Amino acid sequence: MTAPTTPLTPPLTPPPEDPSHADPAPGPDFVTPVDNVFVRAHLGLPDIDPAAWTLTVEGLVERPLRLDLAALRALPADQLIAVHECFGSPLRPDTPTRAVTNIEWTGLPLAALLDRARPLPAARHVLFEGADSGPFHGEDDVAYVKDLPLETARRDVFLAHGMNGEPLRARHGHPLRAVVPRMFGTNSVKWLTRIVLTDERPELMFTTTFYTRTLPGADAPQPVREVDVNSKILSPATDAELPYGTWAFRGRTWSTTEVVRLDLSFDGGPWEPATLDVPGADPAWQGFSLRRTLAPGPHTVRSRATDAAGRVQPPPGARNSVHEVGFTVGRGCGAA
Ligand SMILES: Nc1nc2c(c(=O)[nH]1)N[C@H]1C(S)=C(S)[C@@H](COP(=O)(O)O)O[C@H]1N2
Ligand SMILES: [Mo]
Repeated sequence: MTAPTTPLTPPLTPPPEDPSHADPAPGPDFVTPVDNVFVRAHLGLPDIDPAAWTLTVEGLVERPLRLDLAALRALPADQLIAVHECFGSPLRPDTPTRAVTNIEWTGLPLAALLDRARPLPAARHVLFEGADSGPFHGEDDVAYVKDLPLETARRDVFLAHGMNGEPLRARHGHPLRAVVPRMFGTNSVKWLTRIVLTDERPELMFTTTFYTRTLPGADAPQPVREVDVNSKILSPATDAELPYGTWAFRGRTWSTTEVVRLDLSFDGGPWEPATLDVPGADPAWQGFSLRRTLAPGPHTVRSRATDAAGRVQPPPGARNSVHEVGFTVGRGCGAA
């Protein structure tokens, strides 16, 4: 809500446009470089020998499978560009983190393996187990296990062995990880070794103890799965000093469905619609931009996304609240 305190004394000539900040969507940062992707490992990094590593599909299936890396790589590969967002600390479910990236994964749909393993009629859930294990929250030997309903897993889960055109790096789950588009990163189990079909949900550290939340309007906690409607302003950066001129305010927005509206508010003023990228077939994030010329002085900009299901980013206080960035417009002209 900061009103510009500096008196408005614009230069006599119209402000120049800055072409370096006017890149068209989706823009060069549409896919996040691997070096810039966050790393989350609750139990440390496992030591995996790719030559000895195997993936099993077991439990309530007609034909249990065991595949090595060569066998998996020999299966028809596909690509998927998807938003990859960390939920943040499961102990602070209301704290916004906006740790979010957009990745091009290479791999195969889980359905290809399920078709071969043939789930039995009693199978209801799919468990994904990683090779990492260790002490966590007072227990000695915790494994990283997540679960999904069988139909959801069959429809959505992608098994990735490549990330942005290179083999998966060790810290991102080499040799194979799950990717669950439109769900928080916690569901995307890295260093995958076992896929188990069961009739009941497993009650484990990372399935029912942690990573549950009670959504507004709900009376019982649910597993942390689908992402929230959200947005992130990328330009300007927080506390940036912008030269006087027209600035392309840019960022990214994402949800479980298409984002259909993205509004920006300057200095607590009215919401103004930004231009929004039309999403492709992939569950990727969408870019937005709005060109604006502001008076010299301190400013704030807020972004608020609305998705096709009518969900709107809430005011500050929620983990997916509107994103606010504070910045300053200087008096210097152009490339100051
Ligand atoms: N095996 C295993 N998989 C895991 C985790 C983990 O600790 N162990 N962390 C999860 C969390 S909380 C997130 S946000 C993503 C992060 O993936 P990244 O480190 O490749 O960005 O991996 C998920 N998969
Ligand atoms: Mo996470």
